[in-house]
Amino acid sequence: MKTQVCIIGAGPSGLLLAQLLHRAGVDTVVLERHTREHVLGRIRAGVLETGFCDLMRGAGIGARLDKEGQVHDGFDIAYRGVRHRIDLSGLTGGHTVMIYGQTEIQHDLFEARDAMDGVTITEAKNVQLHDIDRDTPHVTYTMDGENFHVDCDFIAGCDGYHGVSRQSIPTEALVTYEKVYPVGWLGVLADTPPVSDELIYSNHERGFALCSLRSDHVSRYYIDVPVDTPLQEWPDDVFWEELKSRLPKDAAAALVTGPSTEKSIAPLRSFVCDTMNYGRLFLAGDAGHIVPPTGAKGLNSAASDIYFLSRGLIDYYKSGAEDGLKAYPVKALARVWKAERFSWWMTQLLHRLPENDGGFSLRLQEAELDYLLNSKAALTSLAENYVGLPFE
Ligand code: RFL
Ligand code: PHB
Repeated sequence: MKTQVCIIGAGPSGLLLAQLLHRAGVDTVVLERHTREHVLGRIRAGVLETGFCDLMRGAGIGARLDKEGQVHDGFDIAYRGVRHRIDLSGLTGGHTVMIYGQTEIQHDLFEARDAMDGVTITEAKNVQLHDIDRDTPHVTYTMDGENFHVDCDFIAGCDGYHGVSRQSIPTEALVTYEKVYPVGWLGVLADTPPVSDELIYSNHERGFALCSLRSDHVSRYYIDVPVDTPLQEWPDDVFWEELKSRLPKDAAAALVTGPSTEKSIAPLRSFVCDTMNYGRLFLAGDAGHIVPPTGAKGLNSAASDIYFLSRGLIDYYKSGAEDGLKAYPVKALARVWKAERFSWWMTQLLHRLPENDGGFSLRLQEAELDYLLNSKAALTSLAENYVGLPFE
């Protein structure tokens, strides 16, 4: 098989890139190791920046997002039993975020891929990248015991944190930075009306809690737990009680509980691969960087990568110009590091992370919250980052 761009991974990064390239007449093959059902079954992000929504619209897949997504112009931070509203729109001159689940985005992207008759090979096993430092790279994979070969001009590594693409870069060329947190987020999805029509991020002495939603009748809640906690320790009733105990009284009283429809624990990690380009390989999305979910920046940072990468590739195929591709790692990383900073800051602000410093960090956190919640300048900075920094 031969294509122009071989895309590894059919997550949001891979499929969005395929869609943008297809619309510009660039041929792609997408290789995905799991089944479509598996990819569609993953419950992840929910908060989209305007820049991401605009990218979806520009890619011709914004109709359902605009019909079913909810525009949110603020959220609450709960601290010491009091809810403080962060007026995103008022603080940023009218900017907002959209609530629309990653599962729905995956669905829209797969439909678009089908509509263009794009080649998406699911259950591609043992994907391997070859000759990435030459002008003629290729990718091999196996399926049902048979070996396959894809010749291409470029490889887009959109295969997430655990993918093979980043691992294909020689160790001596690979520069990475990582910070691991001692907690994970235990997330529960339930077919219950959300406790609030806006998100509530709660810093409580028992730990962090987040009340989010997917629609008027589907709620998404998180609490932080020690990272190695087994899921069996959290049957639904125990989860609901703990969540209530970490919320302000009015929210706890209004919480409607019900059987969970999904429950999982996601570890918190900050990670950046500074080598987002090696030869003919370009990394994008979680393959290149991870943020703790507190600032809702993971998927949004993947989207800005795809914005820069798609433009670089499209320019190359239109005119042969390589400037856009050369600039890709620089432009992408400049934005990624700001998302890393913001996500780290939101995480420190809202979690009671165990620190062996005699309470020093806790007192700093109190001062930080006191300053933030009483300073328009600090609130504006929070709001500006939460709605999303511009792509360029
Ligand atoms: P993905 O989604 O991990 O997709 C990668 C795809 O590559 C496939 N793959 C391979 N395919 C072939 N061969 C291999 N060797 C392969 N290895 C892997 C995988 O099967 C998969 O299909 O990466 P992508 O596309 O870069 O997308 C990134 C986002 O998924 C991620 O950043 C967000 O979900 C992060 N995130 C959030 N981001 C936000 O912007 N806003 C949020 O509100 C938000 N909430 C969250 C989140 C992530 C969470 N978890 C579970 C980590 C909430 C949570 C709880
Ligand atoms: C979610 O709804 O899944 C969600 C919302 C906000 C975050 C992270 C996750 O910061």
